[in-house]
Amino acid sequence: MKIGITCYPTYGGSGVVATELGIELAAAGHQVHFIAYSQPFRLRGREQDIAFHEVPVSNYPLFEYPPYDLALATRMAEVAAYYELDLLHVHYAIPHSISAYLAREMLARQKHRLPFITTLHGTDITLVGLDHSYLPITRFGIDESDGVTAISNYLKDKTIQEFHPEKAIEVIPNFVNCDVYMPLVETERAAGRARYAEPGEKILVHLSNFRPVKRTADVIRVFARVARELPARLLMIGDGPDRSAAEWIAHRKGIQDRVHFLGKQSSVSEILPLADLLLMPSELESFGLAALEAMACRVPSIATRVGGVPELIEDGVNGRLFPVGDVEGMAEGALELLRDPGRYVAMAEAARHTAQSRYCASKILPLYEDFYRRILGGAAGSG
Ligand code: GMT
Repeated sequence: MKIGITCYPTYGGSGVVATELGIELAAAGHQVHFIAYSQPFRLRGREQDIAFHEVPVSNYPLFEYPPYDLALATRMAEVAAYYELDLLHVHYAIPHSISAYLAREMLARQKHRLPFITTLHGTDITLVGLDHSYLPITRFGIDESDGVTAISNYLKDKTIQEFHPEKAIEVIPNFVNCDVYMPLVETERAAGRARYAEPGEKILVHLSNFRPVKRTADVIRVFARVARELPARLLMIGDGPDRSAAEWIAHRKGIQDRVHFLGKQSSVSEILPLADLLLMPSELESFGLAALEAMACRVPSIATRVGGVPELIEDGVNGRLFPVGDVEGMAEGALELLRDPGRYVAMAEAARHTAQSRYCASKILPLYEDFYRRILGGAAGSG
C-alpha cells in the first residue's frame, strides 16, 4: 500500500507512534509518505521507502495566523495525487482530520479516491476537543473520517461519552519494537550506567514533553524523597514548558547534582535500559507510551492510576500505580522495590513480558494493515 501519514513532528507521544508506525509499515514493504511541517524527530531521513514532504506555510503579512491547516490540506492532496496514495492516516484529530477531509474532498472532484483514517491519541480528545470552541469541529473530523482508531479502551469510551460520534471507533493500542527497545547485556548496561551514576547508585528516569499534565514537579519530589534514603540519580529526558520549574525544585531541594536534564533525545532506546525505574506521575495518560517503552527495556514504572494506564500496568505485577499527587506513596513504592531485589526482578521480567506478549510492533502492525484493508474495501463503519 501507499500510505500518507500526518502527525505532530515534535516531541510528543502521538508523533512518536506515527513515526514508529511509518517505520514498521515501510519495513513490511509499504511505501510511506510523511506530510508535516517538519521532519518527525525520530525519523533519521535515511529509512528506505519513507519519504518526507514538508508543508510550506505562507507568512504573507495579512495572515496574522498563517493557515497551516489549509497548507496541509493542499500538500496532502498534492502528495496523494503525485504519488498515488491509497490512503491517509492522520494522528491527532485537530487539525489533521479536518485537513485530511479537505484533501479528500478536493481530490474527489478529480475522481481520485483518498480515504483517511484518524487515530485519536488523548489530549486531542481530553483537552483540545473539550475546549468548547474545538468540540464541534473535532466531532465533525471524527465522523467524516473513513475510519477511526483510539489507542486505548479508556480513550474510546471517553470519546463516545463526550462526543457522541456517529462513527465507530476501533481500539488499536500503542506498540513498541521489542527488538529495538530491549534490555542490554550486563557489561553494556554497566558501561552505560557509568556515564551517569557511580557503581551502587540506582537510576530513575522520566521521559516526557514536560507539559503540566505530566506533573514534572512530582517527578522531582518523588526522586528527592528516594534520594534521601539511598544513593540515586534521576535522568530527565525531554523538554517543555515545565522544565525550568523542575530545575528550580531540584535546586531548592539541593539535589541538582543528582538530577541530569538530558533534553530531547532521539534515541531513548539507548538510555531507558540503563535505568532501574521510570517515574510517570501524570495527571492523565490515555495510554502512557513512555511506560511501555521502558517496560520493553525491562524497566518497571512507578505511575498514576489514570486514563488508560491500568490497561498497561497491573499494580504490583508489572509496575506500581498510585493516586495522582501521592508523592509519598510513589516514593515509598519506589524504595520498596529498589530494596527488594527478588521482587524487583520479578516485576522487571513481568514488564518486559507484557510488552512482548501484548504490545510488540509485530503484533500490532497487522491490526493496522487489516484496518487499512477494510477501509480501502469500503467498510467505513458507523456507530
Ligand atoms: O501526553 C502528551 O502531552 C502528548 C500526547 C500526544 O498526543 O502527543 O500524548 C498522548 O498520546 C500518546 C501516544 O498515543 C499517549 O501515550 C499519551 O498517553 C497521550 N497523552 C495523554 O493522554 C495526556
